Amino acid sequence: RKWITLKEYSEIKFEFFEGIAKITINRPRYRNAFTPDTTQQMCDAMVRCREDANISVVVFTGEGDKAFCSGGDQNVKSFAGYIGSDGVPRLNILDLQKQIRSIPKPVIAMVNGYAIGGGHVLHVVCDLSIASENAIFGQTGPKVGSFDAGFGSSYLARVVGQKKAREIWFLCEQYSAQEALDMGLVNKVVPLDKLEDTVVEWAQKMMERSPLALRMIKAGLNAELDGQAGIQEFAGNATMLYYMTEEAHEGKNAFLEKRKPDFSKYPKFP
Ligand code: 1HA
Repeated sequence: RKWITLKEYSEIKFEFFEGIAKITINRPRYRNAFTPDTTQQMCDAMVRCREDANISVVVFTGEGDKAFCSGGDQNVKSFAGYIGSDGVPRLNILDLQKQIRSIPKPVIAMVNGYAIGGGHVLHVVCDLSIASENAIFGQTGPKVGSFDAGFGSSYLARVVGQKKAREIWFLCEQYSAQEALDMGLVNKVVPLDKLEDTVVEWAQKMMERSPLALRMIKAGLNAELDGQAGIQEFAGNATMLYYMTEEAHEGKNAFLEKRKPDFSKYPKFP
């Protein structure tokens, strides 16, 4: 499989293969912990993933065979946030979480090792998680002076249930790939040497399905949980579809032609 580099970055790899974009955190020295710069680069890559019609599925992973992502880089954790090259404290991983949730394309976490802390939340917010047998899962916040009470808690609880989510956060234990599978935290577990093949297979299968149908399902599943922001996203898709109808064109044409619109000929199904 020949991945083509889409853009060069200092902290991530951004590659493409037959409709699939792969974003790899490239800091194996730190178990793929992220700094604000790493996160900014992932956010930048995600903008391209959203805009580029040749990209149908997005995959997140970590470099090497030890870690998917170990969360925020504790070396740069400082007063009010994590400090990047501009010297400003940020929690910009939260922006990436929102991008993953709202991009109208499936996002797969390819969990190739530790998914810990903010790195665990990163896989949780992806649409699907496929893990290697050596993957290990867990939150550490209350142990290391942090917490994610946003998607990292509420969406986690939607995935594994309230009791399990509280256990994961209150005890800060680690869980094996098999335990993660048993609690519905991941979709599938495979040997490490089969991980990418499996992810590509799943992506290819989804690319045979109707992209608009997948888009509406993702927006609907989000909307049920995301309140007004979820409805806003779902409604945007409805407006997009409405703009594809003659009825909507009639409204715009009538305005431009300075006449009364005639909507009488459009169907009103029961
Ligand atoms: O909670 C949030 C947020 C909440 C709201 C809004 C934004 C948030 C943003 C981020 C976060 C967080 O992510 S808080 C949680 C931060 N992460 C952690 O607490 C995990 C820390 N790491 C570990 O527990 C372990 O390293 C590990 C279970 C992932 C792997 O263990 P292992 O295989 O035994 O390796 P280890 O020797 O520990 O690590 C290898 C090297 O990587 C070490 O460096 P060295 O001693 O060789 O110099 C280690 O320090 C480094 N490393 C690992 N994880 C991190 C790290 N360095 C910096 N930051 C890390 N997260």
